[in-house]
Amino acid sequence: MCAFVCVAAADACSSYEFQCHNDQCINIAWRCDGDKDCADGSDEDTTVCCEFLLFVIVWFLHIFGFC
Ligand SMILES: [Ca+2]
Repeated sequence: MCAFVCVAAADACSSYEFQCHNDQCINIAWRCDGDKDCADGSDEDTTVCCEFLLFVIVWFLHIFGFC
């Protein structure tokens, strides 16, 4: 699962940006905030927001040495 997160992070956008499905880069803080910041609205997609939650969980597991 951790490897998946690392692969997912290695996209065209920088580490503090989220890549929309249309390859647009937006500030990662704008992801899942209730406003559509991507032209295609993909930053508010249910799947994207679910992955974001997973990323946060894995990040916490990593910080506390579980993976
Ligand atoms: Ca947003």
